[in-house]
Amino acid sequence: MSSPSSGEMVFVEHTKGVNGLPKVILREVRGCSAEVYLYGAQVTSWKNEHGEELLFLSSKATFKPPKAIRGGIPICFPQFGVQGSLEQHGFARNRHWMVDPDPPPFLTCSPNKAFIDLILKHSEEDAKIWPHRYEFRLRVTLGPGGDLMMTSRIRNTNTDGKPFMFTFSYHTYFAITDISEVRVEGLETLDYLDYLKNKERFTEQGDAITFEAEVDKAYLSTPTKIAIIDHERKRTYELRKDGLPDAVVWNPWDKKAKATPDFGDNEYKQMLCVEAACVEKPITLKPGEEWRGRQELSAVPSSYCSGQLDPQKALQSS
Ligand code: TA6
Repeated sequence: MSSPSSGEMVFVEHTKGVNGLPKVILREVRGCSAEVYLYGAQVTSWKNEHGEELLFLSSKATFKPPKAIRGGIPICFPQFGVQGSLEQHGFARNRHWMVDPDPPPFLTCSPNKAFIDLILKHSEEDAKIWPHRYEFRLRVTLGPGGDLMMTSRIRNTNTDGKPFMFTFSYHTYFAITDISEVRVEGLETLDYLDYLKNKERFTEQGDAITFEAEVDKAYLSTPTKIAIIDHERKRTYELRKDGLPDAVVWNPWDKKAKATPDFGDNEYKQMLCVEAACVEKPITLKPGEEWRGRQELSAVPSSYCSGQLDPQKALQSS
């Protein structure tokens, strides 16, 4: 999209979304785009150059705070799941973030133009449930090739000398054609905690993961690259991560889908959550210390059977 007056490319547009909630649209020259709501600093859309949506957003998603938005990429912080005293998945996903007026520079400067810096800081309200001072900076970048990069920088700004601990996930909802035709590569033979079996620890079998029932597992100490292969769509999602040792895989299947008000009964067939996460060993930050957690998502055309892009090759390359 170019600006009406100058005809110049608009890489970052500040606008209003559903229910007037502020959102930012990122665009790239080839036509890719991404949308980020300041509510929850949540990416709710990521489209390729053909305008095809790559993230799942429920048709029943409510954009009504304090309810979290069902779909896209919610951020779970400072608590993943129910691992602690806070509400499920912590509070970052149902807080109003600000545009960061003065983000500290990144070590490596990138040519990217389509990015936004958001910030969430401690509040008196949150201090009642999580008594810590912190700064959470998030940069969301849409690369020229359409890749989506998310970098979180969390700093402990406590003045009482106290460290704090947290768990974390980028709770990404990938849009897929048919859950029964999808495979995930990169998690074979790993240990995982099964949240459907009281977090009991198991070891995954040797083949790619496929889906035929509800799944809710946290794979531990995974490789930094994971591939999600959507055969029907001849598309492979590559997830690359840094500072996030674990990966959560979730699909509610039919019963949970029916039982979830902001989720369509059959929508479980068109989504799969694969989350770059840190859930097994919480991160501890002393005052003044900063943690960084990054994920990069790409959607590449693939025709697994023709080996044009063998996910194993994808996992081994670059
Ligand atoms: O990440 C998987 C999970 O923890 C599942 O247990 C399921 O509850 C899902 O998150 C969705 O959680 P939400 O709080 O968004 O309904």
